[in-house]
Amino acid sequence: MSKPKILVARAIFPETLERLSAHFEVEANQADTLFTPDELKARLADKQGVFTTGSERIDAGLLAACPALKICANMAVGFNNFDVEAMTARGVLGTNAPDVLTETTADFGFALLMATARRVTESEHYLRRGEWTRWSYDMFAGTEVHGSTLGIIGMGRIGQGIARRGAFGFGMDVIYHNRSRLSPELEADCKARYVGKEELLRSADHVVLVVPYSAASHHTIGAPELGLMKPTATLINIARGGIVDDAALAVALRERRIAAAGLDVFEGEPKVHPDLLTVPNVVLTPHIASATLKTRLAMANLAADNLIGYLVHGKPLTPLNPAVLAA
Ligand code: 8YV
Repeated sequence: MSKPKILVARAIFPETLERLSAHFEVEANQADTLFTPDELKARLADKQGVFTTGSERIDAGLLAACPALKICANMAVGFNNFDVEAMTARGVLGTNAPDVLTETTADFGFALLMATARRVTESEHYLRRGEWTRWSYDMFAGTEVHGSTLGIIGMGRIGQGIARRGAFGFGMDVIYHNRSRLSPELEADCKARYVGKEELLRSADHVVLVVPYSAASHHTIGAPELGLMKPTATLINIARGGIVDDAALAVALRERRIAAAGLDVFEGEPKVHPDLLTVPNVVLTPHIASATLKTRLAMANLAADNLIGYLVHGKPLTPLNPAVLAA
């Protein structure tokens, strides 16, 4: 029997490709070419499965042109690059890569919070420019982290990981806002208290965003929300571009309406709003919150296991639209 055909849309670990090749006829992309939507469509015309990262858009137009496609396996926990409704309508399964990146991503959220509050990159740039000639009492004085109030918007697995780090590692008072309240057991486990969004924005010293992107969460933080925050507060976005109105944030940073921001994700990335590049009080990183080799390998292997699980054994590990399995 011939093997099912799959496309691995981006360059990936050779060992993950090797595992996939044992089960599939694999079209790989180790040159890491970025396919246009039309190129992706053409390459998927005869494929039963695709291994995607957050960069490939799977929508109704593509699905209509790819009748053989049965599964799209995302190497990411977020899946806003998938039109899940269109996939379900076409009987195409979507899978994501949750859990394996939770603690690594929470580590990075905290790293960005620390770097932002304590002005790590801003002061390093100053030193590298050769401007450090003497010590002074208020040089690069930042915002306190330990004992301060940590406000988390989006209390899924990663949000909970950040809450635990804040509460147990840094003695922070943790408040959170989420679509639904956590169980009393989970709240106790994270030492976190549920509050309304407005109360969180008004009282947090550090606001961390970890909500999934959707039309409903677009610009969760814009000019009105930034206006509610303390002038000494920091804002950290490790969620998705589009959760924050980047243009409004650049204005708030320039006018010191908030103290600083740390951003790993951007509207329209890899482009970054030009005004964010010129304000000093922002730490900018290129969407690397899950980037340790150990975690990225686990994410890649989970995406591969979803392809193997579904196309070979009929049992995916982390389905997004299980209705497709029941049909
Ligand atoms: C991915 C992410 O590395 O998992 C996610 O949702 O944002 C990152 O961990 C990125 O989306 C590439 O797939």
